[in-house]
Amino acid sequence: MSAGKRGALIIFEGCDRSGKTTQSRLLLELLKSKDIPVLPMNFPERSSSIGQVINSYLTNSKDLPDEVIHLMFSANRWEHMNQVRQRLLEGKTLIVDRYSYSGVAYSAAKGLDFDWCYAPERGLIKPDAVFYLKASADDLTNREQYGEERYEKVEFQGRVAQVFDRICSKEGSYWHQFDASQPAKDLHAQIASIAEAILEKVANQPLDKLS
Ligand code: NYM
Ligand code: MG
Repeated sequence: MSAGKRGALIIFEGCDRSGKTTQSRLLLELLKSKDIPVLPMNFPERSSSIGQVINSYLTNSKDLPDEVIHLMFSANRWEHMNQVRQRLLEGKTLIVDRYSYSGVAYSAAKGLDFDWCYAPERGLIKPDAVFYLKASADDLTNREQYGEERYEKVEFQGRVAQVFDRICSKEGSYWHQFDASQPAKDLHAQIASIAEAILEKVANQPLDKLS
């Protein structure tokens, strides 16, 4: 751990096609250009054996009960926690495409109990910041470019958005909501200034857990 400074755990959340992948890439490139140690991650992480089951489920080649796939998504985060902790303590900032909140939002949108959905997430490393890219109602209904994966349907995304809104309103100041319909460049500028302040702020703080 260089000079005792840890990296920050930064999460992007939002519906499918909300621009998370673009924004996480832009932030990654910016931090790299400033010689800040930074790594991208994403959940689900599809390469592990659990990740492969999740991939089969998302691509509709496998069916599983809602509760079972929910716990698989959570287990997929748990199986990476040692790696996440180690990287952060080594001073690397992690920019992560989706985390526990997607787990809760997609499963609760199917009708599973919100608190039941959140329970297996308790104890995971708590993010230092969540950047929530909120798609407008128009955006959600006008989007034609959803893909082929499970969940990529306008009506379902609307329900997912409602759960994200609920989480955002009850989480603390580490949640930052952005209008996802802005030009990517403008959005990036706002995200970058918050991210840089967070890196400074958390460098000497201990890691916390989701509770
Ligand atoms: N997803 C993602 C969940 O349902 N639960 C989770 O815990 C996570 C991390 O996986 N439609 C869903 C949301 C997405 C899908 O993610 C694949 P991505 O980022 O679109 O590849
Ligand atoms: Mg997707």
